[in-house]
Amino acid sequence: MRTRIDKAPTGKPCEVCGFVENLRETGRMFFLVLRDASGKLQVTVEKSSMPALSAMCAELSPEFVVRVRGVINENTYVKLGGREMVPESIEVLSKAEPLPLQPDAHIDTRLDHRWLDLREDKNLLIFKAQTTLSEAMRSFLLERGFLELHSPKLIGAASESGADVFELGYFGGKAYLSQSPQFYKQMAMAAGFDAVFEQGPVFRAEKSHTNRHATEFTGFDLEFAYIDSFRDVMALEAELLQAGLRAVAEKHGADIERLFGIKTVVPLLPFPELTLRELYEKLEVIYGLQTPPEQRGDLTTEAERLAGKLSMDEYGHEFLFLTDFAPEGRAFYHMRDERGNPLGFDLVWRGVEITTGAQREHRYERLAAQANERGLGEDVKFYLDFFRYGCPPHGGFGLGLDRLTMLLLGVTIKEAMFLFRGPGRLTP
Ligand code: AMO
Repeated sequence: MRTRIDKAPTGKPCEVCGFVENLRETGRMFFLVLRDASGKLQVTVEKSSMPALSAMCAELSPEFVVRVRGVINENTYVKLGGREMVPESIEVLSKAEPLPLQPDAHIDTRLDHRWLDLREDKNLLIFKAQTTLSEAMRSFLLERGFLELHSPKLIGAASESGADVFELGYFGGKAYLSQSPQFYKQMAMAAGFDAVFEQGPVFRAEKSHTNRHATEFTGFDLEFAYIDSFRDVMALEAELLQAGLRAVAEKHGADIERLFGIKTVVPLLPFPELTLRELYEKLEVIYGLQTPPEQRGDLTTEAERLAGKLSMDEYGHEFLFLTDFAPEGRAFYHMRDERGNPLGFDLVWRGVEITTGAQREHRYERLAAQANERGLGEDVKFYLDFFRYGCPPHGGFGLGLDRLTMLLLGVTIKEAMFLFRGPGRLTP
């Protein structure tokens, strides 16, 4: 039975499998480095005492997939973990052609051969870190009684804004790909579920060519009931991110620093917070950023970037909550205060927006009026109905998992996603 390299025992027979990462021949020996997802192991073959295995090694090439049986010994001369396997047998499970991809290839060439690109240690670490992050966040929510949802992605009406929605044929009619689980996580509130989250695909027909936009990404969304204000939502998000980043720092902090040169900082609570008005004032005074008044109700790209710098300079904190957005740029379902301002927020991490959140309008008449203002009435009638038969006050947020991963490791979204989808890419 195959054992993963990190679990393979020393001093007794075992079987390991993996890719041939490296093959080196000297006058007396063959040294083979075997790689699986858990680690690497040197396999040492002495030519004089193992003629048959030596002949076998002479036939191997990098990236062949092999099964090796033998005994692992401790050997302080071996750089790779101080262990080496002396094989009894080597079996080729799959041959490999020479790789068409150089490690320093252009990102688009790398994506064309993503399954080869992902064999790099760095790239494997991205997905180990992401797994740890999302698992820690899931556990955090499960411990607090949240239910996990899987809402449909084929829907009959645009869920965020009609503009960026993918339309598809549906048995002679039309359907859309979900832009957010927004309506359904709120439906769960009307269903009395109290607290829910979902990790799933989100589709946006945005023709953006930036390092942080994708047309399909993974959303980490949650919603919970009986909040007193959107500040409860912010507080939960800060705790959630702290728990996620703590798990990543403990498990992968050293590897992330070694391979990406980035420190994984476990953020302190509470996260700093500014109104947009305060933000623009500070950006102007401290960095000289000029922003026309009509753009100050929303976060401009330049302000988003500088918000990251400001947060570090002023508070020594990587995160910054922003509040008091103008209603025009915000979704119709955000609750508004008596002056008509949305009771919601954005969260910026390392200079990139990672979240939008809010308290939701749960009162049917007001919600219907806010939808009508945007001319959405009929399209969202099914959604408005959720609020007619009793619904607790509630709020929540949407967090882009790919953005979290990319910022964690200081890479672009193309590199952070298992398979990137953008305006010009639908393969592999
Ligand atoms: P919003 O549209 O801000 O809010 O999306 C939430 C988060 O999703 C991520 N994100 C993206 N990631 C990659 N590529 C994209 N094109 C992209 N667009 C958005 C960002 C963003 O902050 N329903 C609301 C959330 C809520 O209020 O609960 C919503 O979807 O990290």
